[in-house]
Amino acid sequence: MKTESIFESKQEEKREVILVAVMEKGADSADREASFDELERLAETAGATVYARMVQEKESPDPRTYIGSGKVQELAELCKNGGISMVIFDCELSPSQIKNLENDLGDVQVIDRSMLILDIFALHATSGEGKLQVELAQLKYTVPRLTGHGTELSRLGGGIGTRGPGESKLETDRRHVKRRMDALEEALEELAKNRAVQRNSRDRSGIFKVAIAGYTNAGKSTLLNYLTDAGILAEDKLFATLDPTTRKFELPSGEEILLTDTVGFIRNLPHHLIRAFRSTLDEVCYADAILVVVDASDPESMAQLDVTRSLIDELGASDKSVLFVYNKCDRGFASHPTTPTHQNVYISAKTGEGTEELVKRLEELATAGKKEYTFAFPADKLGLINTLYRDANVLDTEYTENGAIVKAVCDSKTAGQLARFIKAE
Ligand SMILES: Nc1nc2c(ncn2[C@@H]2O[C@H](COP(=O)(O)OP(=O)(O)OP(=O)(O)O)[C@@H](O)[C@H]2O)c(=O)[nH]1
Ligand SMILES: [Mg+2]
Repeated sequence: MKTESIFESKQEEKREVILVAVMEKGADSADREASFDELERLAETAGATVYARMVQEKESPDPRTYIGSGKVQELAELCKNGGISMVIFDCELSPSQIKNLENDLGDVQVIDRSMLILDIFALHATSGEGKLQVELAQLKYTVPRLTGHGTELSRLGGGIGTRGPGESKLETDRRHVKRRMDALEEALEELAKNRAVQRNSRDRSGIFKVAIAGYTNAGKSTLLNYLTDAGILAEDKLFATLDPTTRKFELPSGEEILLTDTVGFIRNLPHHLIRAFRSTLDEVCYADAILVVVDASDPESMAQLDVTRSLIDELGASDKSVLFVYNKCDRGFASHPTTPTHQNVYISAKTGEGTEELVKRLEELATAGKKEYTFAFPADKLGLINTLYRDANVLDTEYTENGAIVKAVCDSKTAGQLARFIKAE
């Protein structure tokens, strides 16, 4: 798998690109700008610099070339004058639209937002599973688009949107691609099974699991690093994290919980990408609670929060306990939080400000539904104390002539399993 930036490896300087979008007549131009800003950040993360932005106001996109034919000509001129060899569309283009655009524009490569995101994913995937997921998604989405005008698949490697399945893996034979896709699907299924086994053993341990979710660049990794010294790469780039990382965290009560950093969300996250990353995104579904991290200093924070909440719904995780973590408070608030006050926490993962309150709230979440019990184990059942050490928070153990008296905080499931040893008050 190639991981170098194709822009930088091809040329000394970063590759310049033009961004193109269609705006519905009467649509909010501030939304358009925000979406363009985000596309620009995505392009920069992939290693490009933006030469120009072009918008067309239109009732609906042109089925042949997405933008109208006059606009295609204007774009061709702009590319020619600026020596630009790549155009990125802020939408999803069909393979035939890409083919038509490339034909009309001449020697210019056309890619869409999904291909750009996949390119960044390929650049940032580090785990075996992450790399396989990206490669499969690229074979399904990017390859049909790159072969638009009958070009050989080996054309891959010629530009952005092509990191991942390297040329060696992509012979000109489509059947080879099909075989590779089958093999990848099989390998991913196997990995998903392993993940489920790991998850089951975590579940049996009764340990409270918290997923850190939120819009990309909100500060999820910085927060996990602050709390646990996880040492995850956290940087001012979109999709810095692709693979989930789980760390133990000890609450002030002594109880240990698990915190998992996850891949960030973004608006218009393509469905095929959600499907491709379902197994990693499942970390959110299997958590007991979700910390939804929001970059409070971003003027777009509330729109970003809406995106995050609807993706959490889509993953089927909307029934979880949620805390909204308004991060980057050291920079000040850019807009007023719209979530219920009692579910909000305000922090700076950078300075640590507010994290004590966050930990307190995590403790409340972890102990909700848990109670302190006193167990009396007879001498021949002392082995069961291990169950409590594994599944509960043991506060005190006193050995007596007849066995042991153990005080522990545990959930109703564990208490139910050991119900006959619970000492009446
Ligand atoms: N000023 C300030 N910057 C922060 C804070 N938290 C995170 N950052 C910065 O925000 C940028 C993104 O942080 P990350 O932790 O990588 O964000 P993330 O949510 O993990 O992002 P992805 O993995 O890309 O989805 C980094 O440059 C951090 O240094 C904060 O509380 N205050
Ligand atoms: Mg991250």
